[in-house]
Amino acid sequence: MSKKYTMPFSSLLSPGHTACAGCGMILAMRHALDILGRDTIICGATGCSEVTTTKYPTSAFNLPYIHSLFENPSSVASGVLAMLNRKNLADKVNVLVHGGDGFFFDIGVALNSGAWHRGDNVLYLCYDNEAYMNTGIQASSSTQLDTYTMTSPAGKKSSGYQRLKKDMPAIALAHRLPYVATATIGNLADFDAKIKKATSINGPKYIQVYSTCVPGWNCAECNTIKIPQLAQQSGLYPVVEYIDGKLASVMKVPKDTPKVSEFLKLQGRYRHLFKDAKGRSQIRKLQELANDNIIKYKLK
Ligand SMILES: Cc1ncc(C[n+]2csc(CCOP(=O)(O)OP(=O)(O)O)c2C)c(N)n1
Ligand SMILES: [Mg+2]
Repeated sequence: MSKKYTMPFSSLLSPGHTACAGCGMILAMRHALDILGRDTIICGATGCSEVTTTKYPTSAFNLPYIHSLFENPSSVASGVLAMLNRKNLADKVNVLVHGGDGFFFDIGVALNSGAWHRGDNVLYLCYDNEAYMNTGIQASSSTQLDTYTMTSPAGKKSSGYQRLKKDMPAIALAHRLPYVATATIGNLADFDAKIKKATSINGPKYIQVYSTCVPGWNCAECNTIKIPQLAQQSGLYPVVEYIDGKLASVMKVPKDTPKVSEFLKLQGRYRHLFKDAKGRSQIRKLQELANDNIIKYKLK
């Protein structure tokens, strides 16, 4: 194409992807890739991060990208590392394993656990939108209590998903990973700094970024940034960073801490909680979870 007609946009993720307007995952991905740089190889799980970027025969990645099965990107990454070692390129190339919460919390756990235990020098980046979104909003073990999903609908007998969100960073920490962090797309400077930090650390790094899903959370595109900010500010989604197993930093909640209901009310997936007394008591339970996080991580 003639230079004259080229969009004035330069990124390792090209704008020709098909992510929804207001997608938090694609924003996080673009930031991560542009920080990791050109010498990066991506091993991707299926999910929105795959289907919105690599519809055959096109690709939105200006980087090498390998997709195989849902469960095994970390094993593919081990093979990529072996190849890089053989070619004496291991110090020059970043290897990224990325995917959604369905991959990291459920389907990829076994092989990720193996790769983490082996100490593979890979960045594992989880786009946490709290459900299997690509296939139509099924609950995962990252789904929070009382969330409406297609497999946990709210109605007369249920207020939505009936289990607590799995503590995946704690599972990563149990593998003695040298770097474990959470972030949200509500504070991209913090997320960027964590990706950058991860590149300076040898070994497996796990970063979990809370990423709005407009159709799955049933929210307005204009609230893509605000909702994760409220999740962090209310204490419901603690933003923390561990280096060598020790808590190295936390993002404090503001003095005037927003209530969890401020976060919930912007999303259709929690609309049922505002309808009756049972819903209001469930909101109190979610508020208790946030309060517990504030105490546990000393967020105030
Ligand atoms: C073993 C296996 N199970 C199920 C699927 C179908 N599948 C493809 S993508 C997907 C959802 C992915 O959810 P998540 O990892 O949270 O990513 P998101 O789409 O939410 O970004 C599912 C269930 C599959 N491809 N392989
Ligand atoms: Mg998901």
